[in-house]
Amino acid sequence: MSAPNNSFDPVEVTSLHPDEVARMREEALAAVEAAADLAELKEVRLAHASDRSPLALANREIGALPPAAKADAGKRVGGARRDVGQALKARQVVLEAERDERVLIEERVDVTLPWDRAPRGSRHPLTTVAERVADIFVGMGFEIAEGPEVEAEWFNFDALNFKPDHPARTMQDTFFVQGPDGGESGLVMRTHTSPVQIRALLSRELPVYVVAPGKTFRTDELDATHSPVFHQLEGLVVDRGVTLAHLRGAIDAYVEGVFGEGLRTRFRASYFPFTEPSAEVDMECFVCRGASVGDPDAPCRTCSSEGWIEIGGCGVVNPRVLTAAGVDPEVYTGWAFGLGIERTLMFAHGVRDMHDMVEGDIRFTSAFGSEN
Ligand code: FA5
Repeated sequence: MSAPNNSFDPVEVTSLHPDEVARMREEALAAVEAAADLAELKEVRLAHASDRSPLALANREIGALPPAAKADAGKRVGGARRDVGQALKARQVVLEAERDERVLIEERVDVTLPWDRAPRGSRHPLTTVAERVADIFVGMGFEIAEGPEVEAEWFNFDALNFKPDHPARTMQDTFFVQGPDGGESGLVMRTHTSPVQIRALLSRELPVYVVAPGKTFRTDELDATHSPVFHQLEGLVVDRGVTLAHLRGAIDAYVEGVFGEGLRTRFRASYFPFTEPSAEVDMECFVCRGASVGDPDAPCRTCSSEGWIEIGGCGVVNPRVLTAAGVDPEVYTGWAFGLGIERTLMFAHGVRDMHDMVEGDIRFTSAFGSEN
C-alpha cells in the first residue's frame, strides 16, 4: 500500500471539491425526487448510491488525502451520501404507499357482485334418464355394451336376419352413408341399437348379459312423438336355459325402477326379424292406471284413454342371429329388448312434445335441475 500523499490538497481533487460534492448531492436528491415509481427509484439507487455512484467514487479518493484533509473531506462526502440514503429511504416509503393504494384500486374485488350470474350447466335429461335406466340393469348384473353410430349394414341388418329385400330395411327408413366416390359405402347411421347385440356376442365370452344405451337415426320427420335422432336402450341376454319369464321379470324391474311400484306390463305379439317370437311391450298407464278406458268423463292424455303405454319391442333371439354371431343355438338361448329413451322421458316426466327435447332451450333442461 502506498503512503498518504501529504502534499495532496483535497480541493484540487475535483470530485472532493465542496462545490462538486454539493452538485453530486443535489443531482442525486433531484433524481430521487423525480423517481415516479419503485422501478425508477431502483435505477436512481444504482446510479447515485451504489459502489459505482459518483459519491462512492469520490469517497474512495479520500484514502489518498493527507490525514489533515481526510476528516473534512470525509465529513462532506459522508454527509452527502447520508442525505442521499435518507432521501432514498423516504422516497421508497412514499412510492410503496402509492403502489399499495394503486393495487388496492386496480385489483379491487367487489364482494357485493352476484357470484352466480353465469348459471351452472347441467346434463341433458335424456342423458340422465338413459343412465338411470341403464343403472337399473347394471344393478341386476348386466354390463354396458357399446357400438358405433355409423354402423356396417351387415351389423345393422344382415346379421339381424333382415333379408336384402326385406321390407323392414325400408320400413326403418335408413340414412345410408355415401362412399367416397358417391356410391354405396356399406355403412348406415344405425337405425336401432340392436347391432350392438351382434357386436357383444362376437366380442364377449358367453353368457352375455348386456345393456346398450345409444343414439339412433331414422329419416323420420321431427314431430311431437318422433325425431330423426333419438335414443334407445338395448338389452340382451344369451345363456343356457333363459326363458321369456326372465325377460318379463327384467322389463318389470325397469318399469318399477322408472315409474314406481305396482304397474302391470303386457306383451303384444309383434314382428322383428331378429326375434322369434316377438312382442311389443306395454305398461299400464301410470297416470290413470286404466281408469280412463271407456270413461269419456275422465279422459287420459298420457295413454289416450287406452290404459296402456307402449314402451318398446322385445322377443326371443332368433336362432339365425345366434348363428350369425357364432353362438350355437342348440346350446344357448337368449332374449332381447329395445326401449325408446325419449318415450321413457316423455312418460316419466310428462313431456308432451319431442321438439322440447331437441331444440336446446335451456328453460326446458333447467327444469330438470343440475343433476350430473
Ligand atoms: C326396434 O328398433 C327394435 N330394434 C327393438 C327391439 C330390440 C325389438 C330387441 C326386439 C328385440 P322399434 O322400431 O319399434 O324397434 O323401436 C323401438 C322404440 O324406439 C320404439 O318403441 C320407440 O319408443 C322408439 N322410437 C322409434 N322410432 C323413433 C323416433 N323416430 N323417435 C323417437 N323414438 C323412436
